[in-house]
Amino acid sequence: MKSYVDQPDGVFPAVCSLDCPDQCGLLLHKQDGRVVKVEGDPEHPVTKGNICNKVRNMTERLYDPKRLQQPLKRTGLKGSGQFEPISWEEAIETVTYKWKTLISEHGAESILPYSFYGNMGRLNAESMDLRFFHRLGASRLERTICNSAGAVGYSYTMGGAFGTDPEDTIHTKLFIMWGINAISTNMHQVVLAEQARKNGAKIVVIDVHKNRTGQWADWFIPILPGTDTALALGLMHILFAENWVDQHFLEQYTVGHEELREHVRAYDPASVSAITGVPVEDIYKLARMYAQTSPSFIRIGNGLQHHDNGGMCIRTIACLPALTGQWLVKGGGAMKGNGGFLGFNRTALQRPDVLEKKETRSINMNRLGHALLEIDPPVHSLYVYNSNPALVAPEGNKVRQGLEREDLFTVVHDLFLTETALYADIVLPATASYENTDFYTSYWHHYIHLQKPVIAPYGQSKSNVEVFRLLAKGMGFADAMFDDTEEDLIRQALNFPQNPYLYGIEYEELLEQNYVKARIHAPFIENLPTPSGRIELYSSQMENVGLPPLPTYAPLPVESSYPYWFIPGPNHNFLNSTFSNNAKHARMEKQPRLYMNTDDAKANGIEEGDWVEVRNDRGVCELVVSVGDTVLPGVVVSQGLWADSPDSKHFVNALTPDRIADMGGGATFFSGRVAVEKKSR
Ligand SMILES: Nc1nc2c(c(=O)[nH]1)N[C@H]1C(S)=C(S)[C@@H](COP(=O)(O)OP(=O)(O)OC[C@H]3O[C@@H](n4cnc5c(=O)[nH]c(N)nc54)[C@H](O)[C@@H]3O)O[C@H]1N2
Ligand SMILES: Nc1nc2c(c(=O)[nH]1)N[C@H]1C(S)=C(S)[C@@H](COP(=O)(O)OP(=O)(O)OC[C@H]3O[C@@H](n4cnc5c(=O)[nH]c(N)nc54)[C@H](O)[C@@H]3O)O[C@H]1N2
Ligand code: SF4
Ligand SMILES: [Mo]
Repeated sequence: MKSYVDQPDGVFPAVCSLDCPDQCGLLLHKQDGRVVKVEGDPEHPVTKGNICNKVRNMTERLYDPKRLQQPLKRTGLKGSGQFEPISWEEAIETVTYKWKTLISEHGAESILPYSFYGNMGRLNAESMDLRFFHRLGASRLERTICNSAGAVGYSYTMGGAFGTDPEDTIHTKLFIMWGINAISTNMHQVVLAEQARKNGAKIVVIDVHKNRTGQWADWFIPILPGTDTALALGLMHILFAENWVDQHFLEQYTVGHEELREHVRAYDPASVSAITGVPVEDIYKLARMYAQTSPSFIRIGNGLQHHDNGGMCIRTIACLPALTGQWLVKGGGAMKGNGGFLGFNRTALQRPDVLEKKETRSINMNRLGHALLEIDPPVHSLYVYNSNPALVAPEGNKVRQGLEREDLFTVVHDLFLTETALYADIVLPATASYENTDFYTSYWHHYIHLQKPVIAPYGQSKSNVEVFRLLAKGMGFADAMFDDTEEDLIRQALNFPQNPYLYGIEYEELLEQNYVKARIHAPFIENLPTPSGRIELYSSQMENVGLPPLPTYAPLPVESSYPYWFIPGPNHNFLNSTFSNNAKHARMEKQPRLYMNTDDAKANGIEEGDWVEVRNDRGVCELVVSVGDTVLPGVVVSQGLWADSPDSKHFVNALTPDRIADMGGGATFFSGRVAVEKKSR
């Protein structure tokens, strides 16, 4: 494998490693062995040289003076941030010695790995790590914090993560951006929509917050949180009632359209309006627009699924394009995620076969506080990488209480001393993605990318793959799978005849071209991996697991009498908690805001710019209020997972519930209730 590390100067290809659908092609400018500039690769077929401001300022993070250079051992109290440097040998020896002891005393399930996609590289996020933890027999982690409710919901309808090719959306005439803040979270979908807009396309945004994306829309439709299923059913009611459905498509490609037609009679516009807060005439207007515009495309966002009823919501919206036959129109359809097209050989990469005890317990990452404080037999050791649970996990105070346990042996591998790392016994320094070999598959566009190392590891930092090799050695595991090189792993991942869209894509092609598109020849709806092979408007799979087989609205549970729904979403200049600790990015984002309706503010004596305490039984957090009409009465919205310290108190996840959504073990970040009070400063 060619590496660019030895060339101190020049411009080298890279791919953005962040957990963002766009997965941009990048060019790294190097001088004297350091990256001095990050820009978009103009040749990249989808992202075409545009990148976000976050990553344009990536050098600030790469060379931030706070970046970790060597392993550390805790010397003070947990959370105090007192550490001393140690060698890698001592670090690995300390961890493996402790784990050997724990395994002999309590069994390997007393060890819990915790990770997500801080680096989307498939090798560094889900290969050697899982081989290691499978071989160890550690508790398994259900990676449910992001899109699992929606992924399961969408799959009930469509069979997997298969949707419209975003490149086709330049032909779209109607965009419905539903529960997605795309200007901040999927900017190239906006660029493509702008291209379509020049040819007359209209943009509708359905959201609980008129954020940047709502302000960009031709028509913004405000809706009450967690009621979108009802709106979608109301649209179906009108489509059937007015005979605006594509009967031929329904007969050819779906199951259950007759049952659905009967079922949606109950969702008349007046009832739906009462639930959603969307006026009856707007429900009609949207239904008419949807019926009469082709191609129409629904970009289904992640916001919808972070509710108790989120899985059903996405399952329901995913049914809409079938009613109007949009799946056969170029640029028509819907998309929640497209990861199915680039499905690779996870079994080869992760080797679940080496897990000896097949019934090894699994723990939902959304309930980390519960796992650390309440389950039996207890967790005695936590190993965190690619994630920052002390900031991003729900019911955050409980998580931190768990992390404070003196008898919990915690290891954190990261580029920075994160809020989580402050509680670690051992901290390990991680490489940045441009220092590694890896491959990347987007969950939005159809390209698979190769990353070759462009710069040398920073200080003594090591990649996740490398650390798990060292841990395996330290544990005395002699299995050959731990000797596989990155190239071996990529070849194994690509060797996956079960996925026709990956067929014939070889390592050599990637090496030569840096990115390769999935091979999609026929309309994918001809060959859907649902039980019937068709779009399932009626789902027997759902029936079998005790869910309503037809799309059905269930109201959010009102967990308490606190007056406001609290929607703490992501922001523009951070990527989850990444960048929140980099001064430049925090400056770009200015202040942690709470958006509140004018009437609600008035009723509480709150004015623009006031600091408020947002509170419920789980905790409290301090934000600056923005008063206006960007949210409906009864709803407050914050943006961003801000760096947190005892003097800042911007910790929104102190307030979020750790209840589990209706499907996929998903998170319910946006279904909590709060009170808001002016803070005297
Ligand atoms: N700049 C930036 N980009 C990111 C991220 C980031 O942190 N910053 N995070 C990345 C990750 S991991 C993810 S998962 C995605 C998330 O990005 P998106 O898919 O955009 O999801 P969210 O921002 O969580 O929520 C989207 C919208 O849903 C709205 N919403 C919340 N509840 C409801 C509801 O009940 N109904 C409706 N209609 N709308 C609702 C919110 O107001 C928000 O505008 O973005 C990725 N990209
Ligand atoms: N309130 C609220 N909470 C949320 C959300 C929300 O919308 N609202 N969104 C949720 C969602 S959708 C998601 S996806 C999660 C995301 O939560 P996380 O997955 O925890 O994402 P980040 O906060 O970006 O943290 C990633 C960490 O990985 C580190 N990292 C990056 N690359 C590497 C590497 O190669 N090796 C190692 N060892 N570490 C690395 C980074 O430095 C960073 O500290 O947050 C969830 N939490
Ligand atoms: S964060 Fe998203 S938009 Fe920004 S460079 Fe990375 S992939 Fe592109
Ligand atoms: Mo996410």
